[in-house]
Amino acid sequence: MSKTFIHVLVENEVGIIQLNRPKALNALNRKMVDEIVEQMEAFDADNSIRVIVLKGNERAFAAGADIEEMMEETPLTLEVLDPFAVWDRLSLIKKPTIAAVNGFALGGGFELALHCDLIIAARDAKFGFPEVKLGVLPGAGGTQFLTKAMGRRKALEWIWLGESMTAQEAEKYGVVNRVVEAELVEEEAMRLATRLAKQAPISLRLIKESVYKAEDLPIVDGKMLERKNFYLAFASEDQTEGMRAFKEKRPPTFKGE
Ligand code: CO8
Repeated sequence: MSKTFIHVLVENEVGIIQLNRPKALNALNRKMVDEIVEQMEAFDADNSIRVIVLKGNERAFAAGADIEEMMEETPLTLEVLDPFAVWDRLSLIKKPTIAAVNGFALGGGFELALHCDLIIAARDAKFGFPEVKLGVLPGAGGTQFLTKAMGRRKALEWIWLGESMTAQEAEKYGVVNRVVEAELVEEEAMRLATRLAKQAPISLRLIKESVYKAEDLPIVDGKMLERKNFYLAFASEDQTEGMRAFKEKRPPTFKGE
């Protein structure tokens, strides 16, 4: 069997993907990105999984795309390979995704975290886009995600300078959700995942779609989509269960149906 670059684990309805190329600080080669995307899709399609957590190891979430693999590329090899096309599939994942970030989240590694819905960061984590120092620029959505998160001026400053921001700065600009001590990152990500795993899966899915559309649609269209999703939720047994449980003064049990 050929070498794999991820570890996969399931705990309490949470699907966990650990990047596993520690000697290269989890630098993302193309095979590794394919494995991550395929596993995310497999979890997304698996009814026993409700939330997906992506994590690295102590030193790095991922220190970017594999520079060695990238350095011989030409415009034509890139055009033919189209290495970023596979990243688009990450934006189609319907279940909640959480990145648990310790150490470096640079370049493509930062973009991988930004493709997740929520980010938990270690106090000493380092986020950045050093691509400018390699004579290129972010290519897997970094300029878009960061600008949406922190606004044009700050995004330009960070990406132009190519410097790392601390977890505290990332939190201040709304780039990460929570900052905790390094040794508590996974625990916090799992705590959040377990809470989400208890919520009604169809509600989570419809909320995710509605919130993401808020970034793209004029408010009048976004409100219409939200309204249709609200109506759609009433097709679920979980809506009946949620409202009945409220009336009966007991906690609901959601099945995702
Ligand atoms: N690619 C390949 N190898 C890497 C990478 C990388 N991005 N990052 C680290 N490594 C390797 C090092 O070469 C080194 O290997 P070796 O032991 O064989 O020499 C090993 O990991 C450990 O790294 P260092 O010795 O450099 O560790 P330090 O603690 O001294 O430094 C740093 C850590 C600061 C993170 C440093 O390794 C560094 O600057 N790395 C490169 C960071 C970078 O420039 N990332 C951006 C890459 S470009 C990019 O991501 C474009 C995005 C495109 C989308 C993705 C498509 C797949």
